[in-house]
Amino acid sequence: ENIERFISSPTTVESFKSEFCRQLRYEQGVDLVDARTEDLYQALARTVRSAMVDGWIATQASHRAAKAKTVAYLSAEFLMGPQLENALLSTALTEVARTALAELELDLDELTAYETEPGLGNGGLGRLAACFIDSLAAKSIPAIGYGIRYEYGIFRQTFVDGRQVEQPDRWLVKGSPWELAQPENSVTVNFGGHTEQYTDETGAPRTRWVPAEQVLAVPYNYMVPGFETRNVNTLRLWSAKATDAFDLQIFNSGDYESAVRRQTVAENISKVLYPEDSTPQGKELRLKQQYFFVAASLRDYLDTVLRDDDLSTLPERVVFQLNDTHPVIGVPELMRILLDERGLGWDEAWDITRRTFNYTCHTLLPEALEVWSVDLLGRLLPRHLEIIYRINEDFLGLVRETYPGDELRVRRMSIIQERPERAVRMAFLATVGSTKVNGVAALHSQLLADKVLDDFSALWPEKFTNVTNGVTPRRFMRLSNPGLSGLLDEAIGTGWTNDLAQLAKLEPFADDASFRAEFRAVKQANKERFVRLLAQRDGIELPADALYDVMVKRLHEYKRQMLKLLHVVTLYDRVLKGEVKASDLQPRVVVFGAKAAPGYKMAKEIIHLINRVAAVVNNAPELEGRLRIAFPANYNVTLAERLIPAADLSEQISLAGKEASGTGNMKFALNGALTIGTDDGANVEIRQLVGDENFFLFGMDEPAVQALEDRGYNPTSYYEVDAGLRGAIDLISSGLFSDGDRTAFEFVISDLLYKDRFMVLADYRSYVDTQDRVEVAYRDEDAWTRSAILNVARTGFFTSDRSIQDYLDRIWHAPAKPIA
Ligand code: 26Q
Repeated sequence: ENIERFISSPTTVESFKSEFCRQLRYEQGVDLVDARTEDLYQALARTVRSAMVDGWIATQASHRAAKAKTVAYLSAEFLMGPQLENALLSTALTEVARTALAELELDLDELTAYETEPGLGNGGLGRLAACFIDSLAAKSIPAIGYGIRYEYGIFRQTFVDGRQVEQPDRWLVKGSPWELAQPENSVTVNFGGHTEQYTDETGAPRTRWVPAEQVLAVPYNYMVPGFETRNVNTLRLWSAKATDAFDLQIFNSGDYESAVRRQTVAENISKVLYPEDSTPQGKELRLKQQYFFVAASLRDYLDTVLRDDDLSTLPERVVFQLNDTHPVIGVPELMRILLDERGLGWDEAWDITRRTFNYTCHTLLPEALEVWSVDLLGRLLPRHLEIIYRINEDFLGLVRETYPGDELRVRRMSIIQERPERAVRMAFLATVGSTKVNGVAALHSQLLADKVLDDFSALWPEKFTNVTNGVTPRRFMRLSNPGLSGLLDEAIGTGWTNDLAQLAKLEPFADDASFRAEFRAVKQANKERFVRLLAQRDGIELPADALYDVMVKRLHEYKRQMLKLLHVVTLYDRVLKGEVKASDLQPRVVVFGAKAAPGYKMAKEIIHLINRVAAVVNNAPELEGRLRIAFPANYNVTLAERLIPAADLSEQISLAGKEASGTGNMKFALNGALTIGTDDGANVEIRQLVGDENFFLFGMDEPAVQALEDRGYNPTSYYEVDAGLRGAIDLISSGLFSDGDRTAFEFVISDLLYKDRFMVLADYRSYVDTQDRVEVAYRDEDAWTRSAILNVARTGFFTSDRSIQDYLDRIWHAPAKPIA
């Protein structure tokens, strides 16, 4: 029976209005006149959601019928950002919704602004996953994102006396209108216990895992609509629930209280996103999260989606992409399923497993590489540890065969590290267990193969490849920058949104004076829009007529927010010393946005320092309002969407060789900001594309950093010879920013002077001189605007559509399956 005869998706103004009112009355249970914004938002979101369901159902049916090869993107984080506008864009219902609401005397923009975003990620890696699933859908690739439905996402940042204070992100308390729970497709995930040997019917020796605990994984589906395609993919996030069978012994023993307590322990698994985005802490619960979502995802894919008894062709049906090492326990998990549950032999199981997984690395910092102690792993996942040992044994056999007598190499390459404790090196396991390993920008992939994984790239050169990151132009241009989008539509047509190479057609407009004037007007309007938002959101008052100099990213020493701050303090110091007249300063608004991991002391001290400098500088009469610092708390995707279109100058100033790629750098360039940056991550490729004359390069490159490290770096020597640097540091130490307390920032300052692991002082002079050139360049309005337009015209490469095409060509080989 074709049920489409009885139902229809709300795609006209009339049907949209009708579905919205039905949602409001029968699902929210309120009348229009009594509805609060919350009710209206929920009803609107559910109305738009319902417009995606037909495509979603058709997509799943078509993929199943075609036995299409599927990309399964395994990621502990998906930093999706607000959903409503994007869903409207993808269903082409924005104007329908606007009109329908207006006829009910409601305002679409007010309701989209009401949304609180799901913050299920820390930063770059999580946002990349979100851009990638958007592009996979837009390109009609059969794909599914698998992750965790954290009850609490990344903490909400507040400032108390200038210090970061974290508040829980209770994003689910009112329920999410975007999710569809599917408890009937729950799967069981096991932990603990021991393994046993036995002989099967055929007399063959077998192993089985006898777990001690089990947890239920409940799937919540999010529809992922693609721009200008009917295909709607799935993001499946897992939530942990205690099983009924949970610790039956305890219930039977009558100890009701501790049975209930054990229940909370199970449900803690998906409770909270870990806010550390480097230096993993080796916490048991984090490992449980990783195994929980990966085991649930593999089980779901094999049993529910694939429903195929024959796993020998698995590599032709699915490709599991590991977003960093967080899901790498999936490698021994698939081995366990093939060996212990499906009865395959080791060699066949290993061949299938290796051909099914690929690994993306996102770091170069040694302290960010995950290791899990053998002790903990063996306690939580005894069978997996056995399998990892066997994988390592076979692998080291190959190393010995290839390099006879080279035991030093064997020890270097072992998946098991011996010191300081026996632990599993997850990046090595991922590399050995995958077909392809990729870095996230050209320089990063190079350094990965030459430094972090050099022994592996020597052994398997063809395994290593690069896929430069990208960002979705739907969210980060079309939605977030309607002014620029309209201008582009008029100049080069509307095709750029899913074919960003077309931005090249903008190039000649850089020389068109009237186009430049329009481009400048858009930038100005975006500044004004941002200024209004910040007044409303944070009570921060800013001038719109200034150079907007923006540094937004997680707070990390290697990203060098301190370098930016030293520049600001230098500008102030010059005026205080009378070297520069305030009236000669280019009016500048410096915007910071950054969360620090709650346990990262140095990062938190730097946040405090920025806020204290801001408090003084913003009120310094000497500056005549020409230098302002804005540090809005709780930088997130929602704020990024307003801020990035308003920026003139994009700060990408990490120490060369430390930032794997960066993706903010791409968003800024695509929105017409010029970059001041080091030769690091994707900055290298941005500069190559936009040209040296449209990019402010400064600082040491990676080989120079390496050379300085090898010679021995002494930060104090820079302080001693550079009066400008001395002035800035002395001003901070003088107590001017700390009510006369000269020791308040000792922790930060003494580290800079005596350690400075990320060579802030070494790059200071180059940075400040380059900022002086920025100021001069900005005063030439026409030349600046020309450069800004060329940045847009030449950075179409950085669409995540191109990244996904690269993954398809080099790694996934999964054809598009557009539905009718
Ligand atoms: C690991 C184990 C335990 C707890 C936490 C973690 C963890 C969580 C998040 C480790 C790392 C992250 C996030 C890393 C990240 O965001 N890396 C960034 O990835 C971007 C996308 O590729 C790059 O552009 C950035 O350069 C890189 O820093």
